[in-house]
Amino acid sequence: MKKNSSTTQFLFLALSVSIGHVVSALKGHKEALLVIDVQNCFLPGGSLNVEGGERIIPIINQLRERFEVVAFTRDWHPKHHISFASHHEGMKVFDEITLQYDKDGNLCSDPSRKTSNITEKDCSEDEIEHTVKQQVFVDHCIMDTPDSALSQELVKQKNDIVVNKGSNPEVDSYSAFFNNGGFEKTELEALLDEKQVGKVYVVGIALDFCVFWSAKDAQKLGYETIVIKDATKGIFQESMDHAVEEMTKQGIQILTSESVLGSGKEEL
Ligand code: VGL
Ligand code: ZN
Repeated sequence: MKKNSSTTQFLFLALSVSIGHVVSALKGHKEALLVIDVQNCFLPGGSLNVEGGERIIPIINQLRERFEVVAFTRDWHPKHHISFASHHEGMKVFDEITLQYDKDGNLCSDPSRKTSNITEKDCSEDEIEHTVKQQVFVDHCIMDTPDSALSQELVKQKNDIVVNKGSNPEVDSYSAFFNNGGFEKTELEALLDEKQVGKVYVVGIALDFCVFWSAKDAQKLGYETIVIKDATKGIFQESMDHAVEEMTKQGIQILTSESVLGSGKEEL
């Protein structure tokens, strides 16, 4: 039988909705607070200071008391990392580059881009599997340095989850779950699943980068996802507005800490 396109669209929609339901039904019943990149590097005196970042810390400390599961992420780069402007000839901070990878996640060289200190491979056209847009930054959050440590002001407990990301020199990871090409996973999903988490509240830095990508991936993975906006700080107003719009479109709820804290301990 020949179907018209609206029938096909309806079937596709019905199928995606039911897959979504199956995925979330597989997730647990607990709620987690996901604290993205509240590290010295993104705070005053840090290598990539995000203005006002320190002001969200007391809110995060208050929020965490409501959660059984708390996970912190750390942007955790090696000394030489693809996201550093200093490794790309002629590039300024916040410029955008395009990166390509083969099926095994090897970075492909590109004659239009002069990159130093990072391993690249010559790929033929049909070897290219992933194309990724990447912004470049000052050198930041170098692993195992005081700059990359979680803020001392954060309340931490021994059962808290800590996950590192962005440690592969050839590929960045804005998201706490996957790298920017979507071809490597952190251990975060497995750790949340182990604790039967089904709903995540995302806070931290930066709203328009790592908070945005982490929240989108959380939602895609089947967690009910909420961003507590006044417990985040972003870099650019325009990209923050875009992030909030995109997240809302995707069904991610944007709440205030007041509404979350005011909702009563029993409910969380
Ligand atoms: C981040 C830029 C570069 C973030 C990390 O944590 O949002 N932003 N690396
Ligand atoms: Zn980074």
